[in-house]
Amino acid sequence: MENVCVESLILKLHDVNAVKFGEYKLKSGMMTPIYIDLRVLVSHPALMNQVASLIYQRVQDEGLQFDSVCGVPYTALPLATIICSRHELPMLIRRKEAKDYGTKRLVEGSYQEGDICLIIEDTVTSGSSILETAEVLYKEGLKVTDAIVLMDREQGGVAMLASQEIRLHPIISMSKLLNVLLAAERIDARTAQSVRKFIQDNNTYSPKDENGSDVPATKKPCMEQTQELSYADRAKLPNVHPLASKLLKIMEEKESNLCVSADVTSGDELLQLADSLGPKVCMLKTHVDILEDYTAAVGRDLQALAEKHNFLIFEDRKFADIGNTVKHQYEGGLYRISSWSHIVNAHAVPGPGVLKGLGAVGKPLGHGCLLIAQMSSQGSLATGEYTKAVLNMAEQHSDFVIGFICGSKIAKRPEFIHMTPGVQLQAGGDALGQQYTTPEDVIQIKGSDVIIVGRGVLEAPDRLKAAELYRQSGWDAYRKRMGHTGK
Ligand code: 5BU
Repeated sequence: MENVCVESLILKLHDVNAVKFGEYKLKSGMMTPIYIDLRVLVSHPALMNQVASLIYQRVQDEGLQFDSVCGVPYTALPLATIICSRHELPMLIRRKEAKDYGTKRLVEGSYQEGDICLIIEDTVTSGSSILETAEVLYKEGLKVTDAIVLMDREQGGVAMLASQEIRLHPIISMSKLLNVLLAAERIDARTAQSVRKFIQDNNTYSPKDENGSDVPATKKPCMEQTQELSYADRAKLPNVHPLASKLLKIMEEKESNLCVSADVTSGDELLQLADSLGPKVCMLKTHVDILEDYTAAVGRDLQALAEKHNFLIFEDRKFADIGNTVKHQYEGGLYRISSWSHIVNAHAVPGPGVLKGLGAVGKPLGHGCLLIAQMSSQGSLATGEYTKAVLNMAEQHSDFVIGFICGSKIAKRPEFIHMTPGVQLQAGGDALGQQYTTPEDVIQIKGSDVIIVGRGVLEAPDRLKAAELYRQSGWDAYRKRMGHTGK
C-alpha cells in the first residue's frame, strides 16, 4: 500500500478545489467561510486511491472490529467501494430512498442481526449524516460502534456522535487543514483566523444534562479541542503537573520553546554554554555521561545557572531498566542525576516499573519524566502500537510523566508537553541516522511544543546568534499555530 501523508494530501485537496475559501451555504443553511467539497474526488482517481489508503490505514491503526462497511451516500460510497474491493471486506449500501418495486430494502447486501457495520463518511459538520445512516442500519438490526471521516470540520460532530455511542475517527481536522495550508502559504493568517472564529462560534452540539438542560460550556466534553490553548493557559489547567506548569510559564515569559541540547564533553564548556545561552532557552538538555571531567560541582553550578536564567535542566538519560536499577541510576552513582536535573526521560520498554522506580526518587523532589514515544532516528522501532502504548502508560502515571519525546503531538490532553529532537533550520540528516526537520514543521504543522536543538546551535560559528535564530523561529511557528499574525 502506498504511504500517504496527511500534509501532502491536504495540499492536493486544495489543488483540486476540494477545499475552497469564500462565502458558501451549507446543507443546513448556515453560511461558511470554508467549503469542503469532496465530491470532486471522483474526477481524480489517484487522489481517490490515496484517500482510500489513509482511511484504511486508520482502520488498522485503531484496530477496529466490524463485519461490514457502509459509505454514507453519495460521496463516501465510492471510497467505501475501493476499500472493500482492495481488502476484500463485505460492503453494505444504504439506499437514500426505498425503491418502490422489488424488495423495498433500505440496506443492500447480506448481513445478520447483531453484525457490526463500520461507517465511512467524507465530511462531518454536526455528525447528522452519519447518525442518519446509523439509524437506517439500526432498523435492520445492525450495530454501529465506529465511523471514520476524512474531514472533520470540528463543529461538534465528534461530541454529538459520542453522545450516541458512536466513536468518530477523523483523519483531517479543520485545525490541521488550516495549519498546513497556512504553512504552505496557500492561505493567509487572516483567512485562517476567520475560519477558526467561524468554527468556534458555530459549534452545532450542545450536550444536555440529565434534566435535558444545556450543559454550560465549561462542562462540555473536551475531546474536541477546537481552540488551541496557549502555553500560559495550559500552565493554569487544574490537573497540570506543577513542573509542567513551571515550564509552560517559563516558555511564555521568555517567549522561548527552545531547548538546547548541550552535547559537549567538558564541564566548563557546559557551564559556559548554560550561562551564555541561558536567556534564550526554556530548557537545557544534558548528556552527563559524555562529560570527561564531571564533578559534583558541575551539577551544582548548572543548577545555579538554571536559577539565574530561569530554565529547567533535562538530563537525557533514557532510563530503560527494571524499577530497582533505574532508581539507583537516577539517585546515586557518580552523577547523582536527581540532585541537579528537573526532568529525565525514560523508555517505556521495561513497562510501568521504570516509572515506579524513577518516581520513587523524583516524585518527592517535584521532578518530572518524559516518556520516549517516538525517536528522531531513522528506522526507529518506536512507532504505531508502541507509541500508543507509551501514551497509555503516561496517562496512568500523570503524577510523574509530564510529557513525551516525540516527532509530533500525540496526546490530546493539553497538560502533556511534547518535545521534539532532530531539529535544524534545514531538513536533512547526519551520517549516523539522525533525521532533521524544521522548527516550523515541528511546532506549527506537527503540533509539538518544544524544539530540541543540538548541533544546529553547537556547530554554528556564533552559538548565541544561532540560539536566538532557533528561539525566534520556534516562537514564530508557535504564534502562527495560535493564529497570530506579525510579531
Ligand atoms: P542534534 O545535534 O540536534 O542532532 O542533537 C539531538 C539531541 O537530542 C542529542 O543529544 C540526542 O541524543 C537527542 N535525541 C535525539 O536526537 N533523538 C531522539 O529521538 C532522542 C534524543 Br529520545
